[in-house]
Amino acid sequence: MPKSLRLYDTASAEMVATEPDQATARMYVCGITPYDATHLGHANTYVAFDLANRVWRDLGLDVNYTQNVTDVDDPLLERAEATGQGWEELAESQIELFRSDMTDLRVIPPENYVGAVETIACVVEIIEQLLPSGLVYQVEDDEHPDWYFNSVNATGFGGVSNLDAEQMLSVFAENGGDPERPGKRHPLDSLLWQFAREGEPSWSSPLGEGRPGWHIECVAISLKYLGTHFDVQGGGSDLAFPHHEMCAAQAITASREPMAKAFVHSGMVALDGEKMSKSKGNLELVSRLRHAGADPMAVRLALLDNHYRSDWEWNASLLSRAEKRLELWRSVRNNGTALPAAGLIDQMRTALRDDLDSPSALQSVDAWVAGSLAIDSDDTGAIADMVTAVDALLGIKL
Ligand code: 5CA
Ligand code: ZN
Repeated sequence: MPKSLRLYDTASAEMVATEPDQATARMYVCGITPYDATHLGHANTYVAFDLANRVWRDLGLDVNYTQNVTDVDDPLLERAEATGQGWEELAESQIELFRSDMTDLRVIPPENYVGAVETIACVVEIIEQLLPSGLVYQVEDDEHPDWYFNSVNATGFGGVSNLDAEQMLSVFAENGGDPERPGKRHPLDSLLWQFAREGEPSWSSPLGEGRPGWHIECVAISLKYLGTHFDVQGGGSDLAFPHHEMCAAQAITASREPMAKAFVHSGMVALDGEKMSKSKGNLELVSRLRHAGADPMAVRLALLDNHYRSDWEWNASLLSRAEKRLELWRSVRNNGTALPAAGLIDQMRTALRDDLDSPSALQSVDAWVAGSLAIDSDDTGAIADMVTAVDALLGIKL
């Protein structure tokens, strides 16, 4: 059995063994922008990184898991404006819903769950640390001389996503960038600090009255809570570029150390042929399924039946398949007969340590359950061991 967790690193395009320092694994996973309810795409991403957390814990490591919440940003302000709610009130209600959805899905909460708003002083400090690099400038705009970072000239830029300039430009605008902003030195330069616009929240700082750009938020929070060169920077594959590319460039410029040892990305969940997204509205919500009577453990099992790196499409039959599977697994608990559990537990550990191969782990449990239902024994110890391992490793409570 492998002695460490191996994960696919987007930056090196290789499988890498995670080797945490001092018995603590350090992981940052990009959190939600809280303007709408948790959909199954988000859930899939947080369940994926929850598996990494569980594998490390099973290996006897402590885990410093840090996650941000982008509690001030354009989509949140736009939605608040459109619905006539206060932006803080909207964020607070969606954060609460997200946390209860994560609890339902038995995602172990991060050690540090940190908002952008509470980190503003730290963001300003990091931008000030970037100033001597010569890569920071203000656009020529009398009213809004926003601060930008000349990303393309930063050390290692391009090394996370491995995209060429043309590919970068084509995804930049789609994923939150502003290539057309007049006055930028390069279309791919990223916003660090945005001057206050009419009617928007802002904070006073030596940089001017304004609010943070997106990437620097994750740089500031990860540096503060995890330091440099931490084990895993994670999120959905839509964040590889520009978000994680820009974060890595800003972090290395500010700290002179690489941001993370591995950049790990989960696949995209689709609905109706397109990536599930709050902005398009093609969503299936964890909370809606729950209210319709779905067992959250079946929802989690349906997610785990896909490898975390694959892109896949949600449909209701995946849930009914998972419900049947859950019922069968639970029937062993009541049945009272079981095969020895040690082999099964080894198989689950091996599968999960190998780039979180949850579909294989689930198949091992299926085979053990089928075998256990077919024999006649009263090995209740094995049943208890299996129930504990399925809970600890897969987060499925039987
Ligand atoms: N607040 C930023 C990250 S700093 C953000 O991207 N927020 S989000 O609410 O848009 O997305 C939260 C997380 O869910 C991100 O890791 C994103 O990659 C992931 N995600 C969003 N849509 C999907 C999807 N359809 N399938 C899988 N993961 C998704
Ligand atoms: Zn982020």
